[in-house]
Amino acid sequence: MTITITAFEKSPDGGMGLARDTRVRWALEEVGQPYDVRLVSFAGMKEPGHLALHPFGQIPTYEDGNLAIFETGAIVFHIAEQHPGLLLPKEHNARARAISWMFAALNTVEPPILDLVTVKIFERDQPWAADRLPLVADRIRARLDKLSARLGAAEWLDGEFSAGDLLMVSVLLRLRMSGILDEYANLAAYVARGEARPAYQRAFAAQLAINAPPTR
Ligand SMILES: N[C@@H](CCC(=O)N[C@@H](CS)C(=O)NCC(=O)O)C(=O)O
Repeated sequence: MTITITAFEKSPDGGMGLARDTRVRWALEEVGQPYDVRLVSFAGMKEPGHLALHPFGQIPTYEDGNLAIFETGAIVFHIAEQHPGLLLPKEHNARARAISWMFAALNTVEPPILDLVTVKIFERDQPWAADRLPLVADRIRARLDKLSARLGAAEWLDGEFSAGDLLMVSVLLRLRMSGILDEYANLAAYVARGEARPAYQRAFAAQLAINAPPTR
């Protein structure tokens, strides 16, 4: 049975890796699992067929036989569970710690980063946007100060590369354009290490290929 994920037919960032199917592609590439991609338009995501797969009408989704799931955290976790020892350590306590980092990426680090996107793009015409921006940026820094201190000079967050790193790097990538990531040399290097992984490179290239203008 072939695994099928969904992705944007036309990604707002032009396929530069910010759409969340990148995380799922990356996880599948890390474990060496081939997959198909079904592209969906913004309108198509809100239609009943897609809503049956994703209650909030978003991408990505993941289908394998009679299993259909959504939410990148759940999808990456499922992929990791299907391939023991590759994205989550086999040792019980190390596995639990890696899962903590998965939740930390999505629940603790990602929310203020998404707020920055919201204020810069969706709320930019609001009269209070200029006042809100530095507050949101400082909330991000409060998280990155602690993350940077914990990572220190280590390569990954807890021993070997794990699904926790995969999600954390994916979340931090969204910050690059803001310049905030570069305020933390060890975090910038951590993200660069994630991006340098062959599995990430394959995931990125596959997403870009969909969005890149045809060359002639
Ligand atoms: N928490 C969800 C977020 C999914 C999400 O925000 N997907 C975006 C693309 S990266 C989307 O589909 N946006 C279009 C929309 O919400 O209409 C996850 O991690 O899967």
